[in-house]
Amino acid sequence: MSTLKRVLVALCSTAVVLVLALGGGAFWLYSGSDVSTAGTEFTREMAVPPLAPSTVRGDGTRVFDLTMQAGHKEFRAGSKTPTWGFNGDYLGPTLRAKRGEKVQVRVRNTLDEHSTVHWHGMHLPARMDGGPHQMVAPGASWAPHWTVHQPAATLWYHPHPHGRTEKHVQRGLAGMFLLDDERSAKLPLPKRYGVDDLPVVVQDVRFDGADFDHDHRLMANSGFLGDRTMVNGTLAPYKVVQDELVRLRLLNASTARVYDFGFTDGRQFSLIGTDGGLLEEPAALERVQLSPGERAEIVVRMEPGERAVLRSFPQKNYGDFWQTRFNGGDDTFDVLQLRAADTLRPSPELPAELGEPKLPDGSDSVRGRFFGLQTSGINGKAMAMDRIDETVTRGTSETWTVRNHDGVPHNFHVHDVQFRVLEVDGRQPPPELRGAKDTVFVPSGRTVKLAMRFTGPADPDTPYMYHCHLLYHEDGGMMGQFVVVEKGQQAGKVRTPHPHAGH
Ligand SMILES: [Cu+2]
Repeated sequence: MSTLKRVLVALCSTAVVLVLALGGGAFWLYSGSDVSTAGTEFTREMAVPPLAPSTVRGDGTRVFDLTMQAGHKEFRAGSKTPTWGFNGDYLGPTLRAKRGEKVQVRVRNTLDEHSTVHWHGMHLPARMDGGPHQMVAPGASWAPHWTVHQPAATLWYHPHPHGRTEKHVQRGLAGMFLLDDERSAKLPLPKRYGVDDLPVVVQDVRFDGADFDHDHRLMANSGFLGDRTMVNGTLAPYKVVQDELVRLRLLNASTARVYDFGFTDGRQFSLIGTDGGLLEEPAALERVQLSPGERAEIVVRMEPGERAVLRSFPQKNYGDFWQTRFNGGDDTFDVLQLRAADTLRPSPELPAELGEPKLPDGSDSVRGRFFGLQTSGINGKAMAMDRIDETVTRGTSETWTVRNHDGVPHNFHVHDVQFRVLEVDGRQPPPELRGAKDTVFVPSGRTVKLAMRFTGPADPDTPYMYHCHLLYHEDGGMMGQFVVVEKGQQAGKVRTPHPHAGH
């Protein structure tokens, strides 16, 4: 063999080995990147978060107490996982109040870190919102108060410290905040909490020994993705039900995971509510997709003695092949098993008419704004605590157009308001996006048009947030700030939070 030939053969063999190694590595990465818990054996009874006790003061204010605390929880027998919770080791109690009621929540932070508590979906003054400007120092308390001025809905609460939200929620700081109103009280809907009206707080987790493993998966740029799910902090949960109709209040409290919920037998269910409350009428669906922060209220019909499994199916609209595979779009989770008793109490038929969302329809919008989503920031800007990005006028409606021109899945959450989704890529939105929303999934390449009304109160110095609710993105700067001002008023100057804020 000539020297040249030998060199060529050596080069070729090296190339072949390299290609094989790279190909094998890629295959290993690819095939290891989809997760399925289909066929789960459901072995633990689903926990139901307790209803938070409250007292009513002389002036009618309903007062709750929430203590942020560190603890341990035995998710699996014999393994004590370090956790955070409200009034307990993990998650928090369900707060419940009525439309028109004055509420106050006395928040006490006994953690060794600053945090906040944000009332997700609540219409309230900016100073009470619990965003990154209302920090509560270790050992300090904060007692926001407001009047409930919105319809019955499934809202929730969680920390919102800038740059730390993912960590605080992952450790267990989250809970539901249910609102009732006169109309919802009269409707013949399943409404016995923990019996035929179930809170379903869904989170994905991964364990490393006894500890949570919060590392991000290789190649995943949407944030943390777990390899199994919990409901209300229970792994492999089942719930025995004794009524023909069961209402599930689904909350995606995961930090980056998107779910496409349905039942393994393909049965239809009735969607009765979205983020901000009841739909005008029930919608028969087989699937409902929820990105982080979104809620859906569904009612499912049970047959005596049967078992029904709520599953999250692979996503259909998750962007390209790469995004779908590496950001969890291909994953399947068996989330919750409902076990029907052998005899079921009859439930009244669902009413044909439910709520009156009264959402703006865009016709009275006084201005439009555009929000371009990229992981690096919104409209090319990363979050700055002392910069007000948008100023809106109290009492007016606006149309916000939100476009994801990134390759990565995002969503969009606006504080203080419930909006109507006018269009998804220029078309009428699907049923699950036709009710009141405060968070909407915006996968790669999608454009959504939202109509919202800002009813105040005005506060030119204290901003509300709009942001991606994939918490890794939010923490990294995918957030902006808006203030609500009186007509003709200018945005003020943000008082950056004092590190020892709280009173
Ligand atoms: Cu995002």
